[in-house]
Amino acid sequence: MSISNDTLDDLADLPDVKTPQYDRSEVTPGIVHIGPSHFARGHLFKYIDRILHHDSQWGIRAISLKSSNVRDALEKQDYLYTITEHTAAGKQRHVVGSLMNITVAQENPKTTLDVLCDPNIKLVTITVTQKGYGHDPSTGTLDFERDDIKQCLESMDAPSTTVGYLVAALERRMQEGAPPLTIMSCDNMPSNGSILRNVVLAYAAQKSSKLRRYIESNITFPSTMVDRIVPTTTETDVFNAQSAGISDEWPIITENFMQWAIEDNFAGQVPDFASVGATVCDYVEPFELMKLRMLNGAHMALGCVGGLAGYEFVDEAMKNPSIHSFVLGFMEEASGTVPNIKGVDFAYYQDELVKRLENPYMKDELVRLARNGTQKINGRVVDTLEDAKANEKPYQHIAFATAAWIQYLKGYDEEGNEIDINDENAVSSGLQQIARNSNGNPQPVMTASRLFDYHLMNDKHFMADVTRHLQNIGQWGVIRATEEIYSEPQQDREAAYQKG
Ligand code: CS2
Repeated sequence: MSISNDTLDDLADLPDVKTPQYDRSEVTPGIVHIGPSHFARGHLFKYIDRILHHDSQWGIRAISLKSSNVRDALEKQDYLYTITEHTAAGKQRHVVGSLMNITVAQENPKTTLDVLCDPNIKLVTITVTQKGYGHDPSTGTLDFERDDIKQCLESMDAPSTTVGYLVAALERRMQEGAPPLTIMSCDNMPSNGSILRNVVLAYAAQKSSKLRRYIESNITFPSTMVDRIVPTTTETDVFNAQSAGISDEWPIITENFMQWAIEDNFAGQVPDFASVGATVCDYVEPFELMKLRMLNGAHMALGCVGGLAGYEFVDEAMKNPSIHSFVLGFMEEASGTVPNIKGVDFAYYQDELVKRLENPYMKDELVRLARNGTQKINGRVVDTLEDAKANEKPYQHIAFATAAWIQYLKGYDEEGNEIDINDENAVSSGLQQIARNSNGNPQPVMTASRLFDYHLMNDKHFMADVTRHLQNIGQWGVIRATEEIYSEPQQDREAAYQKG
């Protein structure tokens, strides 16, 4: 059965399918979402779908900056799509009705600005990945040297980046006297709200100090922590959806878990997030750190280690006992750097995370976890290392993850098969080539990446550890190298191995 407003009643008769129990024709737009990614469709839009069951003013109008793929797939389905949640107990399908339409900015810049300037819009949410903010990850401020930012600043009336569109819209909203706006980053970055605020203010200051002041007084940028594992949809998923009775061009397959912590920092009216299971709190950073360092950090480490070992999927790699205990070791070390959170037991959180990674129904690709490493390694690994070192906490698994990333950057697994590292920046900046020439020495990559701070780079013990791990990976392969994480310097171990 096809999926559209007209078929909703029939879809509800299919087994295990839940459909929106509100009248979609009554829904009005209150949210603009930039970047209708898999993640957003599997997480945010689902929360908002719940909101619409009791408050119809929060429909979502989405903006895709460049790609028309999602719009092309969903337009003919009245922007409805399914989310299939997999658990050991079976699956549940939901038809999500919160997305009202998608504008592709590149095709239609004028409508894009009109959408952002609509006075009924009170909330803008954003998932454009870390690299979409135009900031320098090592400083957290707008990177004026980046080509996309330079280009956008040169033609401010025809923006092309997220920050460019936001500032152009805020200027018009200021001129038109539109109500205050809450702009909420939902990307996995530490202090995502502050980074967004920084880049918007720095960009706006290039236009006028009046605009900057307007933003400072009328716009808020709450930080958030978002969590739900949403693997990339495959052809098989589309086929399976069809075999199960629904032809959905772009179904979302995910787990039966989602979490959203939102800083209580709103400029005006926002949806009643708490009523649909989100946590609204004064201080979101500890939640962000816990998730980024324990889940996303372990994800990235697992992506590199599992990928080098030749695995394709997360659950498959987790079945390897050495990888399994490496992931546990990583999470334990990472948790040692996260401040306590009232009511949260890290050991329990970690057990749950491991179960989520082991979920055999989720075909989550390791390449997804490791992609765009140069944009992600900061918050997921480097900051954790710095805190662990500064507080004299154990860090060997995290140092190992650094070495595994350097090896992964080369772009082939241990059998010599090519891996698509999916990190444009690493390739164009020459970092991949530096990794290929590194010959067991991590220093050139770490220096050229500009991601590791002075203290780490000058810490002889730490550098010796990363070097040892990188050489072990090169010599023995990544699996055995994980088993040697705590071993003695290489020659001693070599000798011990030779003696048998
Ligand atoms: C992953 C995340 O690609 C990645 O960085 O770690 O997409 C992860 O699946 C989500 O953050 C889970 O909430």
